[in-house]
Amino acid sequence: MVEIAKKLNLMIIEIFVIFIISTGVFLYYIKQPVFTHNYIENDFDDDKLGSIPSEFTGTGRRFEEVQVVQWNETDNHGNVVEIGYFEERELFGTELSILFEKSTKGIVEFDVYNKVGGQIYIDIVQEDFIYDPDDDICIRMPRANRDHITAMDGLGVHKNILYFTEKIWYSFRIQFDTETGWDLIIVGLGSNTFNHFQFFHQPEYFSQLYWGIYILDNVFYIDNIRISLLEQY
Ligand SMILES: [Ca+2]
Ligand SMILES: [Ca+2]
Repeated sequence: MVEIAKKLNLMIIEIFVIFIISTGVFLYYIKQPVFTHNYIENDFDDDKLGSIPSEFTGTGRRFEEVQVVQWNETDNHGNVVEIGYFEERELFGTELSILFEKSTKGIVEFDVYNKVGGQIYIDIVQEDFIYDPDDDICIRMPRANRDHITAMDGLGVHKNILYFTEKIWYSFRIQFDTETGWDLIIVGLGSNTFNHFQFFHQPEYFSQLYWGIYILDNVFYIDNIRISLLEQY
């Protein structure tokens, strides 16, 4: 009898712990700012220098070395966001996300400038409680050990998209439809259009634009983010 009572007690404690953890995870997620409009636009020109833009969050991402800076080159960028990884940490790298409402169709646009040339991860993903990159939109600029910007095709392998040059602004336009696939237009030093990329695994929805760098002393800049949600999940 004592043994059974002990087991029962343990079970109750386990259920209680699982309940507390799942409630915590749930509350963490609902606390994150999520764009609730169908259109998001930010050129960062009105953001305070040195600040982290308020819509940059991510789900427990590491983004200490992110700040709005003034672009000094002679072009029309004004303020941009600098994303660096300068200080080595145990959980290495810098990564962040912009969350939006779960959508099955949408258009994601942005400009990106890679200053050092190390690999930048640019992904459009779900909430990923269980990480599954096979149903994500994955772009690398450039992909490690290649001299190209790449994107993952329907077989789960990266295809060369456009020859990569550092210290150049590139503009991306990605149109996704979870039913049919995604299209990409990229303009930089040269341009290219890719229609009908298939998903390796069909995604249910997308809800995050994700950025990451993992090589020390790398830095990149982003500007002119526009996200149009055409059909919600
Ligand atoms: Ca700007
Ligand atoms: Ca995924």
